[in-house]
Amino acid sequence: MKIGIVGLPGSGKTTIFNALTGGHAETSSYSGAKKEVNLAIVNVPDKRLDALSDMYKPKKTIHAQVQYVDVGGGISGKDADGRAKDASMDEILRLLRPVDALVHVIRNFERPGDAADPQRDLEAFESELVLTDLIALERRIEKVEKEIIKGKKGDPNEFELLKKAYEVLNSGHALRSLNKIAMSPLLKGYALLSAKPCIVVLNSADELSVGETHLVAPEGVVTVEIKGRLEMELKELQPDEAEAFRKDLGLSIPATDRLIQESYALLGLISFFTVGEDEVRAWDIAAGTHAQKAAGVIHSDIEKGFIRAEVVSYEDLMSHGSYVAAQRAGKVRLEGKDYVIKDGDVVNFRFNV
Ligand SMILES: Nc1nc2c(ncn2[C@@H]2O[C@H](COP(=O)(O)OP(=O)(O)O)[C@@H](O)[C@H]2O)c(=O)[nH]1
Ligand SMILES: [Mg+2]
Repeated sequence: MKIGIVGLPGSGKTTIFNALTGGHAETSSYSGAKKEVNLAIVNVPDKRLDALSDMYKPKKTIHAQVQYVDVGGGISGKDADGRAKDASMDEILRLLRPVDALVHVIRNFERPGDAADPQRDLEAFESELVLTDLIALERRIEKVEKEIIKGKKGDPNEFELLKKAYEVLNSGHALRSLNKIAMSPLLKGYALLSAKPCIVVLNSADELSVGETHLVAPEGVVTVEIKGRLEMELKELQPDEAEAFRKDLGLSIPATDRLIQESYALLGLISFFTVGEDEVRAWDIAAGTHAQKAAGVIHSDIEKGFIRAEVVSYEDLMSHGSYVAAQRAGKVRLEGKDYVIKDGDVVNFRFNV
């Protein structure tokens, strides 16, 4: 699962990318966006996994992961003030097409002669997404219409759907605002940007207090406020040093952790755990996945030879102190192939090879 970091040039995309990944990608000067693409895989922080790891003391602890890509540039190839810049629109679109969700970074810090106006920037970028999709749809609608008129294979259902989507965009709304359209398999193939689930990151100046800035995000879009530059700098320190700084600054859990967790949820992912002395591991699956299918995430042989899933919830395991104790208390269940795995299930698959 891949998440694209997007936003106007100079909004702090690369800074947020570094804060998330502990990377050292080069940030841009005020004058122009850097062109290169940054890609990183990030562990999803999970207190439950840490606790399970404390319980089992395994050789390895493996987190669920998400991928972030910082494509740079702005979608239209212009910055907030309408100056042309270097990253080409086609290139950015090509890079964004395969991502599963967007993290939209908004500048909430001043730059020389340019006060922060997050609401304006948010709306400007939303309009860019909508406009980009409108142009793509317009082309496609023309094509399908021609095919239908010629009596060729143009699909009338697709045509109707495209027109509906077009109306939504034309009224200035992102396609994600209409779940039925955004989720439609027919439209999925177009990889429309405004249909992708989105989180807004308010990238705030160090001196602001969190919550001070009023920002109205589009419907259904979660906002996470992050002091991007500060978090990036804290990532440079040893964990205990960073912790001490956080205390001094009155920051609780890193906002970047929250952003990673929110992006994970945004992708519709939940975690189940496997435990043992060798390895304690979090596995990501789509919410609603059945036990047998979930087994396939670990190995196709386990899916094929699936017999039963031995399941105990994380809470039950922890409150009884050990697997054996939870078992004695009747908290370990045997579930069949159609059992829907829940977030936090600790699972031991029984299978034939
Ligand atoms: N004060 C402040 N400056 C920031 C913050 N985030 C980024 N910047 C600065 O804004 C400029 C552009 O940042 P960059 O991450 O390269 O933006 P991008 O073009 O969106 O990738 C750099 O000079 C950063 O140091 C922040 O949270 N606070
Ligand atoms: Mg950048």
